[in-house]
Amino acid sequence: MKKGFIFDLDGVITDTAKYHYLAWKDLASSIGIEIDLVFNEQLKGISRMDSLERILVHGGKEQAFTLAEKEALAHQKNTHYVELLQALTPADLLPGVKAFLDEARKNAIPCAIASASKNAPFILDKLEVTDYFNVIVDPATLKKGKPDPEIFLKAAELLGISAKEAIGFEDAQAGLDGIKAANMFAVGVFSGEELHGADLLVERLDELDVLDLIRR
Ligand code: B16
Ligand code: MG
Repeated sequence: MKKGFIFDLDGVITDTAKYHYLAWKDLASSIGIEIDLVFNEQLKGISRMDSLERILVHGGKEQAFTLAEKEALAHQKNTHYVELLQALTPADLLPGVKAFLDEARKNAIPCAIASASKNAPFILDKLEVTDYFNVIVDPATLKKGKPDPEIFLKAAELLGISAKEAIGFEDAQAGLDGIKAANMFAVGVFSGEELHGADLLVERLDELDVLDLIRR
């Protein structure tokens, strides 16, 4: 029997990827780099500084900035991103999420958020779903980002369950690889991009029956 659910945030609970994209596109363009939606797929699940590094490599500018300048660029992107997040409301929950979380609560299955985003607590508040989560892993406490399994193992530890008792939910390949490296059952949330290695693929969370799922 599975005993807990571990959710990615961006792409599973809500679609903040579009806001990340707008903010990164603006920032990149201010330093003479163009990015498009295809490139943006590479940034999903990847931390803020790693995202900036990938953008700089993409633009051939990986040596152009000092660490302090890169930190300033990442800060500038985040300020814009947080401005865009102000518009979030509970209507921005992805379809089926609320129903699934209600089912989990009804069946007393504890839930965790394993998001690379330092803005996760703010986003969950805007969506009015903070109370559904027993644990929100703080990515600042981790040594490695996805696809390393660390964030998922930390979430299981904080939920007080083993990896084998956890089910992870991810929309991005990096995150899915992290769940599998943690030896957990992986639900892939498919949004149009190919996902490899999921134990189960769904388009919306309410395709899943909580009681069936925990028996896997
Ligand atoms: P922040 P997830 C990730 O969220 C995003 O997919 C990724 O694009 C972003 O760079 C990362 O969070 C860090 O976000 O800049 O807000 O700290 O998919 O892990 O929920
Ligand atoms: Mg994601």
